[in-house]
Amino acid sequence: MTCGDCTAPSGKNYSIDPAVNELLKKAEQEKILTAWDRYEQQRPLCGFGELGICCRNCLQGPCRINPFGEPKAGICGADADLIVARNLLRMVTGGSASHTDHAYSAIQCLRLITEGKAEYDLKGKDKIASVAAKLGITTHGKKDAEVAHEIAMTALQDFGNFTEEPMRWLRASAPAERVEVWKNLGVLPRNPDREMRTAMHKTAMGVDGSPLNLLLAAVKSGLIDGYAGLQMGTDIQDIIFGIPKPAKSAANLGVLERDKVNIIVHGHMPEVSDKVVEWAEKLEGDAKAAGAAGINVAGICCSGNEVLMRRGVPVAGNFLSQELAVITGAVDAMVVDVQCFMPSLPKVAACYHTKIITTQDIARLPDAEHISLTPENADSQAQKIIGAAIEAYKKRDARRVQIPAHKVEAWGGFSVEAIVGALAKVDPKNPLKPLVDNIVSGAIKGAVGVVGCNNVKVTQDAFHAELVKDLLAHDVLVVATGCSAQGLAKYGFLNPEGAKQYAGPGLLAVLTAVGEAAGLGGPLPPVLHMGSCVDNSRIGDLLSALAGYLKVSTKDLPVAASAPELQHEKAVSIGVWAVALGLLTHISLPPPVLGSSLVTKILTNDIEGLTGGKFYVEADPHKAAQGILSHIRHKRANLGI
Ligand code: NFS
Ligand code: SF4
Repeated sequence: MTCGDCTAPSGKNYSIDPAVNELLKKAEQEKILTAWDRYEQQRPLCGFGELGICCRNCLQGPCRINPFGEPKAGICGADADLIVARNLLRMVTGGSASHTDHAYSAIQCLRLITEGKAEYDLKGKDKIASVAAKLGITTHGKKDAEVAHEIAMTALQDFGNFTEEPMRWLRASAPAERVEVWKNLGVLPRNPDREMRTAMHKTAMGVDGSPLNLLLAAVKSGLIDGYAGLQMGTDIQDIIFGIPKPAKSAANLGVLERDKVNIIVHGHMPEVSDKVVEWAEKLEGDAKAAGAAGINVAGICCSGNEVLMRRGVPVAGNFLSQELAVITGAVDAMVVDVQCFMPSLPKVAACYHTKIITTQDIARLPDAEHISLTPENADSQAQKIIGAAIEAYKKRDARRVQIPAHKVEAWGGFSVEAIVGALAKVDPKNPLKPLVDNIVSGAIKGAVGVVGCNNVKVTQDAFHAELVKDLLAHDVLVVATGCSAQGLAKYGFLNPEGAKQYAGPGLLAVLTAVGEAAGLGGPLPPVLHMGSCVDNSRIGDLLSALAGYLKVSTKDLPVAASAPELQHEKAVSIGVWAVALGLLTHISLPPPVLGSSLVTKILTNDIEGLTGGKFYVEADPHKAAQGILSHIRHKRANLGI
């Protein structure tokens, strides 16, 4: 691949991130296309696609519905409602498949570890105990590895389940009240693989013609996402890599270091990112021998979140920053595994010395170097990756390096265990009591999980930041994951100073009391970083714990979810799971459903009567904050607080 065949230069401010805007100018000068340029080239986007009324499910089509007249049906007779519902089910199932396949890799890794065949340790001993307890696996007299093996096999049994029994992991993890609601709706998944296969079957030409039935299947796919994807993923990853604890780090492209070998881990699998960090530490000497001051690993997307949460590795940026990281000219290797890395990366990297290294056999990029990393060969392959990065460093052109001077202190590592641990310093016997008491007294009005991606259709990070500012000012506690957390990190929401800057008086008092009791010497950050997107299960666990403590349903809590800049299918699946949990789930960009007033009405209204949750679409951050606040007030009033 050669550089210089890109023509349309960037020029506008597409982001509120000053580092990104600085590098977009460099991209323009160097004639390198980014996602923003390609977005301009794509415009206007196809209206049929945006509304979800294009069907390609058989070779008689593609068929399109005219929202303003004829035709009102595809060749087989499928109308807009049916086409939209089928497309949505495929989208949610696609997201669930990504998360489930990710979790499956972790489960296989755990199985291989416990069989002595994988090059990883078991760092999360406490998690082995808690996961065994919820699954009803006895631990008495057994070694950790034996229990962990039973846990892995229990997970795999869900994938081999040929009975009509619902998934064991779901029943062990979700509140009993929710399981009953889902049972009555007929949406409890049995074997996740089987249900996803059925979803593909249902949506084929000439099978399910009922939009309502298809939407219920979408809820089922959302539950697969929640329990076979997120929950299994987090539980198993914590067992292998350890339960995260609060750690101070830094965020934004200024974390790259001019005199060190810079390696970016990007994607989602801690099996890759954690190993790269481990070997980067061990092979510092090799980097020094090559003339560098050492090795600096930084993260992008959820791989970055995984190693921030457990190892305090700094965050270089979120989804839309990935190409700009290469454009700094300072990245020697970008190591990717699965999900959310742009296929454009080798083309951008061809303009520099940067090596793009793929590591998973299901996810290859032409013109990238492939170093296949599996549980069995992780150590030797991670060493090769570090070696390739050091070799690339030797070819770095110092004149083309531009590292923006933007770097902000950011704390990660707020697992549920860590949050409960901090609260236990205030009330050791009853750790949730201080939090609940403050919610009841109104010092904290409620809590919102702000999650998800960047999307080139909206200014990078703007919605995350504006929404969160309003929520914090109104004494709402914010927890964040994914690219949202990384975005918020860049503007100081993830450090103790941010509490003073952004939190309302009630919230600030609580953050200060808990932070000081926990020995942080100041307030907790106003936004608690709970991890990657699979770690949204941690938010689910926190809600279950709060609901259990208060003896109410998760749908009755004064809480909400928001994915302001959602981009990936996975974000849609997570959203459906959140709605199934009973949450008001805000999004700023609607998924492609607006071509069906029936589907739109069910998702934004009628479904509330079934699960207690619904989607809330609002494209203005301040109005969205108002909508969420009024929902929280309403829930508080219903609880009589
Ligand atoms: Ni989540 Fe993580 Fe980011 Fe969106 Fe992609 S990295 S799994 S999907 S873009 S938040
Ligand atoms: Fe057209 Fe029906 Fe085929 Fe879809 S399934 S492409 S609507 S004929």
